[in-house]
Amino acid sequence: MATAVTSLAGALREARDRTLALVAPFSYAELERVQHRLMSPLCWDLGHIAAYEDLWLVHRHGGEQLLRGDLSDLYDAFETPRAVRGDIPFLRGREVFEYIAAVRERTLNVLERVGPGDGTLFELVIRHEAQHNETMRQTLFLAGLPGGRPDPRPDGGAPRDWIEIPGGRTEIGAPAGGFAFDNERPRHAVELPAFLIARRPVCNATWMHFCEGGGYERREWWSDEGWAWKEEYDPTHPEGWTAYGPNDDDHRPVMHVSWFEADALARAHGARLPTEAEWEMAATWTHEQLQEVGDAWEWTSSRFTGYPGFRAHPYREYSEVFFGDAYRVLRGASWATETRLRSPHFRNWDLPQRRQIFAGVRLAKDVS
Ligand code: AVJ
Ligand code: FE
Repeated sequence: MATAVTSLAGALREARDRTLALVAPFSYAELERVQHRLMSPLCWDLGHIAAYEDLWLVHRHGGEQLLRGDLSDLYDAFETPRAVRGDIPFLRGREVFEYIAAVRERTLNVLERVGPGDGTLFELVIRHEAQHNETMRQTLFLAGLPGGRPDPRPDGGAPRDWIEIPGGRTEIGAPAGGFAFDNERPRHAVELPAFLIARRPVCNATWMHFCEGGGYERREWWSDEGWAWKEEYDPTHPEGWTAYGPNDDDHRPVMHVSWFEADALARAHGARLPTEAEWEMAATWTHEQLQEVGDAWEWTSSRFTGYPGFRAHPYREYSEVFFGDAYRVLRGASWATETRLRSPHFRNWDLPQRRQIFAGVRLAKDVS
């Protein structure tokens, strides 16, 4: 147990170091500002990270009272949707930094006094902070602030060809034992027909070609819902591009496209999005390796639902309240995703019109 305590304390510290490094360049005023209508002010994320930690580790695990019970509604993502977070009296300036530090001290005391339990709640809290780091980078991207874009990188040069995955029975989901989010379990069998999947995700240059080829004008490439979205918001290229094209290497996976755009691009190529089961089978395939997994999230055609036998853990609001037809699943990870969160079983989700995620597309096709 002594080693578990040390390694969890170390992981908590590393997560916090990353959070603090992310906000270090900004003034209190910059942290308080609503940078984009879809996103919370960065100092809301800071307070929320600490409130979540205080709730799960100090209160639920340690049995102590909340440090600031008066703040719990305002840091509850469901009580307080992002759209109104700019107006509420969350902690600002020095106060929020004092709050996150005070909670952390309580957490470390609980870890010493009570121990880690089976480690699940600590793991949840560490990963929650890392997930919010990615959310905060999305905010920085939308605001054009440092920390919102990946560094340039040379092309690895892998071919842009198709990998054929033979059909059959496979298993998807996180195996029992060890940490996984509730929506990744139970692991279960699925039966898939053979399919083709692109070795590499669609790159910026290919997306540029789509734009130049009338991608945003040709009705036949769009779903009804996608076209209605396009007509309303009039996008002509991915979020974050300039009039001249991507603000990123041509060969890198395209990012900041909605599910609707990803779906249209796929149709323009006579292809489709993979299902999440296909994606997981391909990503864990041992004969050939998908390239650039984890550079940009990859939209799938799948709706976010519970696997057969799903059980909410430790709370319904992590996953279950999002199940249904509205949300689409994204797989993989992005350049902004912390190593600890990376897994071929991880399921991310968002609405089909959203473009703030570091998300692109890897094409799939039926074997004809
Ligand atoms: C898994 C990224 C969709 O940001 O809404 C953060 C993660 N859950 N706080 C989200 C999460 C609660 C979640 N995603
Ligand atoms: Fe959260």
